Amino acid sequence: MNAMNDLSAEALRIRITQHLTYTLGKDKPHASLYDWRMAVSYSVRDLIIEPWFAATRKTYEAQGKRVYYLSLEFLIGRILGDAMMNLGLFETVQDVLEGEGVSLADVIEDEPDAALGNGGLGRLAACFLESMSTLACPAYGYGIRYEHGLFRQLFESGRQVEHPEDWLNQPHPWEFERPEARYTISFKGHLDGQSVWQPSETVYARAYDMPVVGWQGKWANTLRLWGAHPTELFDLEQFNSGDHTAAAAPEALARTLSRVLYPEDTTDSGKELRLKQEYFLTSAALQDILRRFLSEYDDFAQLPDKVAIQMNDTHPALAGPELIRLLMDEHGLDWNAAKRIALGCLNYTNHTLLPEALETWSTWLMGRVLPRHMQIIEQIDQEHRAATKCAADLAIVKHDQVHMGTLAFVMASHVNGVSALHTDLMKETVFSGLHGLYPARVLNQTNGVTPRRWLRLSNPALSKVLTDTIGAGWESDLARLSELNTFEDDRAVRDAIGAAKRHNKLALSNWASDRLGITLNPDAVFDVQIKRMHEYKRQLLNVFETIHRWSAIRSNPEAGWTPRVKIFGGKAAPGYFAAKEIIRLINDVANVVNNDPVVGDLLKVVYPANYNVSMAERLIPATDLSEQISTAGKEASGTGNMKFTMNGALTIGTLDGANVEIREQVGAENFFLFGMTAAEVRDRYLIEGHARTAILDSPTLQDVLQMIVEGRFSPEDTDRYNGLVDATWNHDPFLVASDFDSYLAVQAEVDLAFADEDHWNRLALRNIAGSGYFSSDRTIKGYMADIWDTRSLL
Ligand code: 6GP
Repeated sequence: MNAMNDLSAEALRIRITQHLTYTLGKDKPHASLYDWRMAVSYSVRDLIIEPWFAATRKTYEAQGKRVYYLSLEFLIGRILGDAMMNLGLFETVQDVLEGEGVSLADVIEDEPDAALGNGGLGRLAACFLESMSTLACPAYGYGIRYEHGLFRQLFESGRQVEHPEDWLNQPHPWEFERPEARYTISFKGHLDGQSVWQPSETVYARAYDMPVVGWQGKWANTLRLWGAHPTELFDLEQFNSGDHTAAAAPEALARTLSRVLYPEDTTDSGKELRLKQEYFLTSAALQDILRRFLSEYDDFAQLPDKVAIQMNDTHPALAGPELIRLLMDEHGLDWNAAKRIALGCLNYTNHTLLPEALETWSTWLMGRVLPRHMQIIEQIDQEHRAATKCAADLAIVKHDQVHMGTLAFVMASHVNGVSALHTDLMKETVFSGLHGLYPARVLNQTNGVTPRRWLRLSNPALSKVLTDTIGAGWESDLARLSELNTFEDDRAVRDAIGAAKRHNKLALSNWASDRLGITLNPDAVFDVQIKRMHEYKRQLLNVFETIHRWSAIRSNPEAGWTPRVKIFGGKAAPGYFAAKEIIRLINDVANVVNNDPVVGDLLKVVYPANYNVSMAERLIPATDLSEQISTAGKEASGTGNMKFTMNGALTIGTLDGANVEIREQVGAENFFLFGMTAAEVRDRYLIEGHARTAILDSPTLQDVLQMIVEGRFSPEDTDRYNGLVDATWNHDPFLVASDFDSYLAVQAEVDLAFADEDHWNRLALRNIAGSGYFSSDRTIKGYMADIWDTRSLL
């Protein structure tokens, strides 16, 4: 039963009006869109409070274990629509607003995206929060309340430029500030005697709580974000002496800590401020966890039975040393007890095998910023080396660097990868040594995504078809989508799936024409690659294919082409030159292709700037073909791939990350596979001149590179891509050349398959039917059973 079903439209209208009047101080004739959004948000938020309180009560009563998910990133996106839907209020709110002459769609659009994350890792954390609430798993998310989330991307002459993001410029209606929940976080200073830390810098971490409501409003957990505040507000003496800037310095300094999200994903920037952010989150979270524990229990030996801490990648890996420090220095435990307890509570998820992403900190920096932790890390390391008699290269501290992956691994009860392939590769490659020493530690939990946001909310057209076909309830039991398979031969169902897709494509076309001034042909294959810009994800392979297609159409426009719309979306880390070159190339190619009258509707290239969660919600339901084309062995899992499958897109992809499992679930014949396997990739790297050999074997790729180097896409600057082309011939670190012909061949199969509309709809149906496994509910159940040892409280 829906918790909120009994709320009448009239009751809601009164609530909204009251918030408009008494919270916003506006009367209706003068209310702006912003005012309406705030009034609606507060009204919806009010309705989360009761389930939130009830969940907290039940959690205390149950005396069970709580889960604490520590993450430097939560890529939440917009909140209002999701909350309304989970509370079952969507239609009611819509009715009320209609009565007031206000468009719900506009209200939803008015909300800024909460972009407190970079990409996959941060979005996964957001899906997990929602699933933990849906499953009534008592849990807290802990993160940082960045004043500025991921930068806003603009294109200037095709180049990415970054502008600060400003989501907190307006009040944030979903948070509750908790001035009383405040902890001191210390830095630097020195050690007195053996190990008494005398820090020289302190800031306060102050809690800001957001309720996260699960499906049907049965449970709500808390996302607690920490904001940095100065311990010493203001230097009055300086102010009075007239130096106003110096007077405000302590405040500015403290605030810097939670000011901005680092925009690197999967690369390590090694900056002191980043280390401080990591410690800030970790220490605040652990102090909060211990305070809560002590309010109910008094024996720390019980901590591992009451507390499961998940370290989302190595960013919060200081949790090991910090927990030991708190237990020893603040609570008087001895080393062995403290370490045993810490190990019993902690777990670590690895999200990437890319070597540049495995965080390291110089012992010099660690020792300067966190002298006591450096000392504890040394001792953990000594014991680890003594107990395992391991080779020097498996040490936590080596060559004056602290290896956070090793630290996290050594201090965790469980270490998990995020897809079957990734977990196998973890054991075989980066963590093979540690896995040998601690063979019971590594396990797999294949990622998932929440079907509430990524299907029900973002794709109402398909959701209706699903409910009409297999009945209600699939949202919280996604495995039921397999029931669709029994309708495969039902023409009406196939048609309905096709019609829903077409509806979404038309909506996207309207958006593109309003926003980008470009007309998209709804009969074309909507071919979409949206994700962070990274060489290993191989957007370059996709652009090369686009260039080839353009040139082939030009040379024979009447050849019966299946029309294509190539859509790209994604941001590059500001300092990532190669990725930014690829962005520019895509935009340059788009410029030429879209203005070519010979090609016309047969090919368009679209790259809307500032890809984010909300844009994904718009693009994914309208996609026919999902590009998951990373070099095999490089993409840990992917989660976009799952969202597309759920929404009836077919995948063109390599055997990488979770693609492997998607293909198993939907059936190999319903998946466009190409390229080398991870093992073949490993061998290929051993061949000297692999790129040159591949290019010399592929006249098509030679032509593509030739067109680029001749300046066909940069006529005003013909040398622009010399570096990129040269790197492809001579270096090609992600084997674009070696997989090119295979990719091209499978793209031709896509064209053929799409030309038969009914056949394509059948393939789409099988993809949706096979996607049930990729609900984050399944993933969270796996964590609860295999890692956390917790149970649902519903
Ligand atoms: C990403 C992985 O690249 C992606 O494959 C995976 O699906 C996602 O994590 C969730 O597990 N990794 C990151 O975003 C990252 O920053 C350090 O890794």
